[in-house]
Formats: sequence, structure tokens, C-alpha cells
Amino acid sequence: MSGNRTFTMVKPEAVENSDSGAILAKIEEAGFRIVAMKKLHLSAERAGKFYEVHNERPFYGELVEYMSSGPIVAVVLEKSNAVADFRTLIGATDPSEAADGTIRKLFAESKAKNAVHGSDSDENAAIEASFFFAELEQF
Ligand code: IDP
Ligand code: MG
Repeated sequence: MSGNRTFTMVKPEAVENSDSGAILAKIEEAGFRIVAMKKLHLSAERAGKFYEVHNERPFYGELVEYMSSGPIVAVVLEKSNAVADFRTLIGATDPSEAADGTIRKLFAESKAKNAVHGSDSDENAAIEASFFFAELEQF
């Protein structure tokens, strides 16, 4: 393996806006290698499970509704320092606070509809990748 891994999703509003390709191009240009990828529509139940760690937060219901509102693109990525470098590439959760040139600055609509997910630790990246992909689907 040439690096470590992170997990991302292109979120429903970015898929709907036909931004998936442009977002994936930015990700590859930044040196990330695509290890696994698929487009799918999460049920509210599956979205709720993915974001279970946030179930006490006031925005949890809105987040689950949004993430199950349309198809997403789920992607496992590989690069050295993958988790931290990907968080830098996507920018702050709220696009109004995201640095210029970041994916959220370029493509996000709001703090809720913020274009992409990014794992927050190596441990969660592995859990999130295995939520969507079997070991045999990751190259
Ligand atoms: P992150 O995606 O930057 O790691 P988290 O705090 O883990 O941010 O929140 C998960 C997701 O929940 C965010 O990406 C965003 O879609 C949504 N979210 C976070 N904070 C808010 C909020 O204050 N209002 C609405 N949605 C939010
Ligand atoms: Mg997070």
C-alpha cells in the first residue's frame, strides 16, 4: 500500500448539480488514488446508521433526511497522510468559513449541504469504508 486511506461521499446536492466529476477530478489532482467507488441511494435508516455518532446533535434529523434525499457517490481514497490532507482539501464544515480553492468553498451550498464528507480519523475511515465496501471491492 502506497499510503493510508480515507473515506468520502459526494453528497446529494453535489450529485444533483452534476458536480461529481469535477469534485473527483480535484481529488485525483490533489494526489489521492481511488481505491473503491460506487453511486447509491441511502435509505433514511442507513443514513441514520452512518451518522449515528451525531444522533444527539440538534441537526441529526435534518442530516439524515438530507443524506437520504438522493443518490450519493461513496469513495475510498488512498494517499500518504490521507485523513488530514483530505480534510484540508475539502475545507471547513461551513463553506462560508472554508478556505479559497477548497472543495466546499467551490461546490457547497450551506453548512448542511456541504458537497462532501471526509473521515475524521484513520479508525473512522476504516469503519466508514467497510460500511459501503467489502474487502474484495477495494483495490
Ligand atoms: P464534517 O462533515 O466537517 O466532519 P461534522 O461536524 O462531522 O462535520 O458534521 C457532519 C455533517 O453534519 C456535516 O458535514 C454537515 O452536513 C452536517 N452539519 C454539521 N453541522 C451542522 C449544522 O450546524 N447544521 C446543519 N447541518 C450540520
Ligand atoms: Mg465529521
